Amino acid sequence: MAPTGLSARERSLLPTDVPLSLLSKRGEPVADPALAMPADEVLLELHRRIVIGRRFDTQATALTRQGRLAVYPSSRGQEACQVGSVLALREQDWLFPTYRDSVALVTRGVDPVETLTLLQGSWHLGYDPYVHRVGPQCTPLATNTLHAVGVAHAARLKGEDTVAVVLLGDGATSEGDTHEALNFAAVWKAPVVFLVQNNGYAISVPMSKQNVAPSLAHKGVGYGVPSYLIDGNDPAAVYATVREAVGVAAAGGGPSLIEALTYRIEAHTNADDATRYRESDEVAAWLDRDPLDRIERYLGSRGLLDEARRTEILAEAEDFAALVREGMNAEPELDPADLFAHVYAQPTAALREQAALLAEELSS
Ligand SMILES: Cc1ncc(C[n+]2csc(CCOP(=O)(O)OP(=O)(O)O)c2C)c(N)n1
Ligand SMILES: [Mg+2]
Repeated sequence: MAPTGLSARERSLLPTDVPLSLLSKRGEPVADPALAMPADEVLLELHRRIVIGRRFDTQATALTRQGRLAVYPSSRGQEACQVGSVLALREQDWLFPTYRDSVALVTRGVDPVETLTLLQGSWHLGYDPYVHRVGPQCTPLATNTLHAVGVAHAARLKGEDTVAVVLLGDGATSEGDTHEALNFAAVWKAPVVFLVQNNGYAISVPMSKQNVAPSLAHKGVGYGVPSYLIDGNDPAAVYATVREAVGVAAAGGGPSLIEALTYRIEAHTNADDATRYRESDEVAAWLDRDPLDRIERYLGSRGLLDEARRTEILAEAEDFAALVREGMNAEPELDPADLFAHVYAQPTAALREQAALLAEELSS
């Protein structure tokens, strides 16, 4: 039987056909936006943090070439999502990032050298998650969605005013964990915001090979989670949407799912060759939608960003990069055997065997 029409509840959960935005790719304010433009001081801070984040990112990429970092998954192109969502958090909220989100970490205030410690090859995370309320940068896809729901639900049971924002990729939405997390977040009305950074690829696998839903945002609807489709290269739109979703969650309104359309400009990591699965035209089209360029143009047109302020922020970003270089150039005290030391109280036979194999390889 053909459906007779959507109920009011169904309509309230559905994303819009056109991604929500506040700034066009040329930095012009869009007409009749469905979101409120953030205050000028927020826009200025978004800009400043994107400049610093981008400089951090190019520095980290350079460190992989110098052998100082084992691997680095770049955030370049996705700064609006990472900076916009972090600035929308309150101090008492938690962030659950992935390996892609180093710029989100440094924006939250995690020490940049500590942020990169894991990627240097250390056995441990590098930072204390409790200091800035930032969970581990998860490499196993979508596991952080469950961590976020657990922490948010527990906080609510304890009567704490804490919202968890979890960052995940388009590929991670195909994992069972994401669906379990969405379902129980909805059932428990857990204060969680799921922010999907849809950059079009899971390594070399394009979206078309793993999703045929009208959008990833539509996936929330079946679980009863209100869902939003937004322009993920618009820093103002990301901030406004996440801020709103955090407010709803904090007020007891339950979870939201936000799909932010974006693009990673660099390869998946320094170990990947993106020219094998995407055309340079595609990259050029997304460079034309650059989040930094967009907010810079907008602030410039409003007379809020003059040359003196730009120069000052660029100098601040250079100092930040110098700090990263200095910290990363110090010889790390890494003992490969530590990788096996803290997995179980009593190492398993398989782990002992692997540790012995590595020790043998290193000594030969
Ligand atoms: C459970 C699990 N399966 C497979 C992998 C291998 N893997 C690492 S990154 C990645 C692609 C993830 O794509 P996406 O979620 O879109 O994030 P992006 O890298 O684009 O930010 C895969 C399959 C993994 N890390 N974890
Ligand atoms: Mg992806």
